[in-house]
Amino acid sequence: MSYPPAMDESLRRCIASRERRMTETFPRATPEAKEALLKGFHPDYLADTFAALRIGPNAGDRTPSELAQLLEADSTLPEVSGPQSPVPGLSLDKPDYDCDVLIIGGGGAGCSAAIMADDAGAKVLIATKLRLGDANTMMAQGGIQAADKENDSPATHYIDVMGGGHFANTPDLVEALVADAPEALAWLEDLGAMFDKNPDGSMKTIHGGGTSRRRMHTARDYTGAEIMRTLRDEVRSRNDIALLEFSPAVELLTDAKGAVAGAVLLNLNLNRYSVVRAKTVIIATGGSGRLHYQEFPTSNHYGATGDGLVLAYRAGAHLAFMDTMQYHPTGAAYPQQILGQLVTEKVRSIGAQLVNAEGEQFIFPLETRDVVASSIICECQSGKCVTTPTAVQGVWLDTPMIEIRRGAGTVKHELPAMVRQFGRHGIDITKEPMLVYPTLHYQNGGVEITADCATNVQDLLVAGEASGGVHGRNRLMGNSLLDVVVFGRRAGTAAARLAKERTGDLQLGLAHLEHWRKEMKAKGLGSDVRSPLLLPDYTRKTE
Ligand code: MEZ
Repeated sequence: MSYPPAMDESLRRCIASRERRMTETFPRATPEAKEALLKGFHPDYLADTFAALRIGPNAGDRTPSELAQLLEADSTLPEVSGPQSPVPGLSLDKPDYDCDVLIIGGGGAGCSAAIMADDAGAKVLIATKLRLGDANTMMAQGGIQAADKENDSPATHYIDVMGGGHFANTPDLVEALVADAPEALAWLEDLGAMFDKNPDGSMKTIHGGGTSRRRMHTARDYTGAEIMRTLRDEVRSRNDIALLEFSPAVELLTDAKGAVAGAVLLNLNLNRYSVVRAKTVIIATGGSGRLHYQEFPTSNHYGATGDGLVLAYRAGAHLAFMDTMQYHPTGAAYPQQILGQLVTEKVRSIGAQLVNAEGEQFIFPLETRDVVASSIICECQSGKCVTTPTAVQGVWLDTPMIEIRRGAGTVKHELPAMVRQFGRHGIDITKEPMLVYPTLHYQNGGVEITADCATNVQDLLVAGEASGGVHGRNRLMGNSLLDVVVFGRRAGTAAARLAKERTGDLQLGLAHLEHWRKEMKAKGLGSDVRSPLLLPDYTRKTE
């Protein structure tokens, strides 16, 4: 055994109950049972971890306290009055870069947007905080949804998405998501993405939580990495797309009418600001898992600090669904070195069961994520969990069942990344279960957009995880990879069109920031906190 002796007893119970569980069909939860689980145990319902925003377009709305602090904060740019630049040596009249479409963020949505805007003839600049492709897209594992089989349709996909989101989703956005999905997938294949295929050449598809058809297209268990590889290669191979890495945006720039007209970037290598003038700006900065809401571990990449939300909010953009986050049911709970890292839902899609410390199943494995995560938290709060030597709680995800059910070699073939991730720490998941607990995975909400990714701020578009509405209050597996491609493509096309329509000289200014600072003062919100955060602080507490 690779688990510490303290975990042996529950491990033995898990193994001992396997034969019985192999023949057991665990019932799906009733609507009433789901509601009780969500209200009783989902982190979205922990009222005292939320704060009502005191300033900005969403004043009065609830959001996690960690995010509220950043949304209410002051800019990192120094305060000056009048038309001069806030930073000595930096001229808003003489921008360092000029383009039609500035894309802030170099993940799946940013790259998709860049390719489409480039196709439409726009002069494109991508500015990204870390390297191109350092994004949550890269970290998504289990698949991308698209209704491209005979027994499926965008209409069926639509119903699944709405059901998963508790019917709170913005209908136009869901329609765009599902209608574009087959074409988006074909586009990725055409660019070179290699999805898993059946011997006859047709796409291999599996279920995810909340899907009524097998429509999850996979590249083993590194689907996001395969999609990101494809998009990144395409962007890099197009000489016309300019790229600035390690260059996050720290403030948007606006014209006299409040329309967005560029951004101030910070070169992290040189610690120097620069100015970009752009006819349209697309925010594609991804999510905010690195804010560790409610002290949850996260499956997110290092740069997921909600920067785009802050930039857009200060410029006057309205946010939607910022009171709901997704906790992926299965983050690694052991060993400590990989705490919170994603254990893909595909593990359950292909047959693994969730088992508590007593060796009992407690939830149908493919309920929607919010329900499964709540059920695990419920088991742990009821004392039916396994506790590691570092006091982390978890339940078993019984992976050897996959091999027993589907034949030796299945795990290695279907989940090679998982095998390596745990194998590095001496755990052979073909023979031993994994220990898991929910991990902060996704920001269900974001900047409110239309189906063409427009916001209420002129010439500001948003795509991907930074946007809000399409997933309602809970996203289904595989709809995030789809979202970044569908809405990234839409944003790129729309931004190129808007750029063509925007004629005349663009005057760059920071009137929105002056207005923000006045509002802060009026509300007595003098704050030491500056945002966007850019990089999370992992300084170890020493007390
Ligand atoms: O859509 C996701 O979040 C995803 C594919 C994650 C996973 O479990 O693999």
